[in-house]
Amino acid sequence: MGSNFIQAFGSTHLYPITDQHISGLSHAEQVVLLNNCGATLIQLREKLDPPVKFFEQAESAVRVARDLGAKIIINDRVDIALAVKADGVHLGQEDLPPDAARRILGSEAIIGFSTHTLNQARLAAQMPVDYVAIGPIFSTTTKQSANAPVGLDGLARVREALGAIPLVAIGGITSENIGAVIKAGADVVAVIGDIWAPAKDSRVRIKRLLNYS
Ligand code: TZP
Ligand code: MG
Repeated sequence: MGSNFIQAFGSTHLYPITDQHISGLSHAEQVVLLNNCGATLIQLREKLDPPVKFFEQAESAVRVARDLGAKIIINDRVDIALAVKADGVHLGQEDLPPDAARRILGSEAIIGFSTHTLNQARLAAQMPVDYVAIGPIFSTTTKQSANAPVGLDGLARVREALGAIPLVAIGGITSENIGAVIKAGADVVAVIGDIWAPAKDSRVRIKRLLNYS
């Protein structure tokens, strides 16, 4: 566990997440655009479409990703990850627990787990996960959530508690603050809004996030 996930990013620190409804593009189209810009591991996230539609979209996105040499993680749905032979799954606190997902997907699958507090992150560190995600780091409009932003100090405390376990930061991250987020201890940053928000040039934004300094 662990090393496959970090290795998949090469020298980059961007873990992009698709959003059909913000981007206006299919999941497969987003995978192509992201990979053309240099992203190598991409999460497919679908909160609005029914499973039958997400399954079909995920299947074609995985097919495209295989040709490009990119890895695909499916948000929430272990069944869809298994059915489309994705590289792994990203689970929330209310999804199937990581140990059950591990039994279904096997030892090679990448399994990530979302946490929102230091205590949840400590518990996640005891689970069979390849990475722990913490967020929101900053306020965000992409996800309605009862969880308060953990901030850079909270992120640094989670980093300290997790030791070497790969840590993903999410929520309100942009090309302006990515440097501070990595400095506070994140290995990679997961981003939706700064990539896909309307009136922004996604290619430029993706490249800025991939090449931040
Ligand atoms: N989990 C915590 S914040 C968030 C998720 C899925 C949304 C992050 O999106 P953005 O648009 O990059 O702030
Ligand atoms: Mg979820």
